[in-house]
Amino acid sequence: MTPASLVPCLTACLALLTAGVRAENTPAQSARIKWWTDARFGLFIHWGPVSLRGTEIGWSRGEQVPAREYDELYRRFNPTNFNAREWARTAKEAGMKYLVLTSKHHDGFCLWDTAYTDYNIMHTPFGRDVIKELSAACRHEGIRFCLYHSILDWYHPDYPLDSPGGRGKKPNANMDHYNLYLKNQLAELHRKYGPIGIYWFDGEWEAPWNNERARDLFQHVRQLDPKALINNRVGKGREDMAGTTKTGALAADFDTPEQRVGKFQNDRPWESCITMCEQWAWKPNDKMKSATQCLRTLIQCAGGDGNLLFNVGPMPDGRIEPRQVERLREMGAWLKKYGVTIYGTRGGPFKPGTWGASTFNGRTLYIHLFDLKGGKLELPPIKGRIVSHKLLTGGTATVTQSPTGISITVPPSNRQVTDTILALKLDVPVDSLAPVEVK
Ligand code: FHN
Repeated sequence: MTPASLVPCLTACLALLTAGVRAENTPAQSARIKWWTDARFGLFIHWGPVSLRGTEIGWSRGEQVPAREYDELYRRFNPTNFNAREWARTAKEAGMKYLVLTSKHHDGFCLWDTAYTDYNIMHTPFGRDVIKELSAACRHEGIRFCLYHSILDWYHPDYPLDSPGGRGKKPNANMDHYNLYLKNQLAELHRKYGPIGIYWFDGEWEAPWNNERARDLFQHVRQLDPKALINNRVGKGREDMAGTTKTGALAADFDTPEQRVGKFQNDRPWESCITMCEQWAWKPNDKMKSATQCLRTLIQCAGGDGNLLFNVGPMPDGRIEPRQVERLREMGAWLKKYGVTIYGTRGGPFKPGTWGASTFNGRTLYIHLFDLKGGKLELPPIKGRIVSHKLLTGGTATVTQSPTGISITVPPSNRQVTDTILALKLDVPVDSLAPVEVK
């Protein structure tokens, strides 16, 4: 073979070698992730016996709650008001397309009927398989059922580190045995409740977890279900709460900014995970975000070309707090009217900011105006002509385009509290335009 003819072969080999590192833009990857990038919005649920104490799941073990006491909470966990259909309907009515439940958090408690430990929901007074019921309810409501699964496990005797917060050490741990437990439970979850839309890993940051185990787990899940999505927390390359992936690290399918709107990034999928209140698990009288804050968070994620995984923590009786259900309903009502500007769109070209955000689909560009200082916004010039415009939220706006930019004016009577949406029809596909900051 001549050197030139070697190139395609080398390229293919390189693609195979890096395939496990970054999910490349292959047709298989695009097909795998399209439902998710179109969905834009999911419900995150952190729940377990710790809700009886109203402290943070996992982290309060050995801190506010002595570990021995924390580990006995399950013996009185009896959420008799748990109604899987209600949870799934709440997600659906919120306009959410997928639901991610903590199957096992850092405290090791399992919300399903697992054969691999008795520290599970079937050994509580409640005695019902939450994951079985919720996975069935999600399928009935057309919501993708997904699982959060903690790699670290401060309860399991074979995982070397312990509470508080991983600062403890277990005397007779065996990480190889624990790794097998981890893989066996994931295979069990797939076998009993699959297909699982997303394996949302977490707890990858501690020393016992390494790149070799990460790649093995990534391949294990890919073999369980090639269609399932895997986040970048399976690996060791997450840039802390920014959630992006260090170059060369195992990146899997998407990045995971946490408790913030991710930075504009349209060359790799990402999803911000953010709490509606302040704590991931339920806390009495926790501070809750306003409807405007919740909706603007979603709009800015979509404007950055990302998803929002929005978290609630159900109460110890099995209900999602009524005020949180109401907040989700408010988001759903907005999405019923303006979801076309979020679902199936891409972010940009005007990068999000305090001014608002932009999303697009085909030749239609949606400008989401948050706070119009003086009723006017100046946007940078674009290489496309505005053919027409319409104020989707009602009333009229004045739009003038020149080589120096786009000027938008909206009279006070037509400005909305949360989001004033202007649809611009262009003479070019919007994805042909370069992303640009708004000063
Ligand atoms: O420690 C966890 C935390 O409890 C929560 O589950 C978040 C949500 O992604 N993840 C970890 C903190 O980064």
